[in-house]
Amino acid sequence: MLAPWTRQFLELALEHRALRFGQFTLKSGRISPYFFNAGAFCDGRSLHLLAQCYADAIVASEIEFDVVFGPAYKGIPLAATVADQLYRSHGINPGFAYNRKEAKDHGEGGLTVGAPLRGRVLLVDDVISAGTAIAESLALIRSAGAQPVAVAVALDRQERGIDARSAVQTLRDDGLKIIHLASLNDLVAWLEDRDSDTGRLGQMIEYRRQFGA
Ligand code: OMP
Repeated sequence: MLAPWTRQFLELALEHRALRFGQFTLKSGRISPYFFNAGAFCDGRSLHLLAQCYADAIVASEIEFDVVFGPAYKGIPLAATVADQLYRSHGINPGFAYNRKEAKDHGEGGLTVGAPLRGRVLLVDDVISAGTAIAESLALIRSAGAQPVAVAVALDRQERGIDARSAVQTLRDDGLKIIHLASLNDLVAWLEDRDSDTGRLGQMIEYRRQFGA
């Protein structure tokens, strides 16, 4: 049984072509039969609905946090709209912060913008594959003296990380809570329910066999 936000997210992603099928080379070098591009949520409605999915999933997880952090670049609009939605729909008012890719040496200066990075931090990002990008963001949060407690991503591709464990399992073993709107297993189950393209489904299952954890 898929969570309501999982269905809403997958339908929205397909509608906006944020989820595409074909042949894609990933950051890890793996060749994938599907790709998720969060940049395709590029109008007010889709950003709003996406943020609603994140906020509902985050609230359902019952995690407690002080600051929502969005890593540059794609995490920034996600974290901003999620913080907004947490307030509007759930009355939760966390701090909101994000980083710059390059440190600024004038004006207010520094590598991070927004709320001070202190206390318990929820990292909001688009997707996790091998886990490299999330690991970098967690290091940044820790080096600022804050404590990452949870990671919320739209898509957990459920791939192996640097060892035999999944990237997400490695994070869990570090004590982090992981929230996703959909996982690869959810995506496959959802496609099985609605998709007549068995070739595409077969490629997804084969990819999962090869790189899944
Ligand atoms: P890892 O660092 O391997 O976890 O990959 C995560 C990053 O890969 C994301 O932040 C994206 O830049 C990119 N990516 C996607 O955006 N969508 C995908 O479906 C897959 C990837 C990827 O390259 O693995």
